[in-house]
Amino acid sequence: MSDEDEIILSELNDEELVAQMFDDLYDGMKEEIEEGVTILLDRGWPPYRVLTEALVGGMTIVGIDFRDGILFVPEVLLAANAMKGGMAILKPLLAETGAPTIGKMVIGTVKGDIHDIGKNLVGMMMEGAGFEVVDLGINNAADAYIDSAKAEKADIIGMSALLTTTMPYMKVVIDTLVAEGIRDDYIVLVGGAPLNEEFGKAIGADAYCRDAAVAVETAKEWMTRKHNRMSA
Ligand code: B12
Repeated sequence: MSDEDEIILSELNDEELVAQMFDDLYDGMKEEIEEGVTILLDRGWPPYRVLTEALVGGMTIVGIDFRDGILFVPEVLLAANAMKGGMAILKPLLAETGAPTIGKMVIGTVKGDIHDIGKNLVGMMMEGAGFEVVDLGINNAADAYIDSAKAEKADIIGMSALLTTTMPYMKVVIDTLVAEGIRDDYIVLVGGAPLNEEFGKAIGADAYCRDAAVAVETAKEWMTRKHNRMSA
């Protein structure tokens, strides 16, 4: 692109700027997203509106194209990273203004397993969809999930495993929840390349999610069910 073609974000009106931010998010352009967020805030947009209309809106498109096989993991990681840049600016402001979240998830890779790329991607896409995410990192024992879920008053416990030797540990976590009589307090989602639907069912998870896009859709679905159950 020549200098003449270069888009000056601050010269765009709100609508054009948001459309441009959708493109920039799609292309994983972190600095542009940070600049766009700052411009919208300077124009008086409440942080929550910037989050939902500019970032979550853009990330929804990324999620759809990822699900449909148009975008792949590296591009989604870049988009998620750009979103993270924008989120970092908004987070302290959202904490002040008290933005509503759709739900809260604690997520981590299970004990004995250090793979975290997929988990990170799920965490970022969940944040992008408006969930609050507490990332427990890798190598988590049952207590780590359960203590955090309790302390954070989480709605969802998400477990990731990439090894056939570590995936059975997910059952240990679920069995511990059952033994403590708190299994039904949480929506349990599991994922990772060696898992499948059958495994998810067999260990007593609420759902197995093939990828991050499915994780977001499934989490939203289960949150709606949870709300309906609570208000019934
Ligand atoms: C990258 C990688 C590594 C990196 C990890 C870096 C990191 N920071 O994560 C390194 C090099 C460190 C590594 C180490 C090892 N690895 Co490795 N690794 C991989 C590899 C190539 C890619 C994994 C990946 O990141 N995929 C991309 C992400 C985006 O996909 P994903 O993880 O599946 O996640 C998606 C979904 O599964 C789902 N999902 C994932 N988690 C969750 C969680 C929830 C809650 C939900 C809802 C959804 C969800 O959504 C994600 C996004 O769409 C895989 C091969 C493969 N094809 O999977 C081998 C693989 C997993 N590794 C393997 C092995 C054997 C190992 C080692 C034991 C090797 C060794 N001998 O040292 C060690 C393990 C050490 C340990 N204790 O964990 C084997 C496992 C075989 C098996 N049957 O168990 C694989 C399959 C390679 C192979 N074909 O042999 N590995």
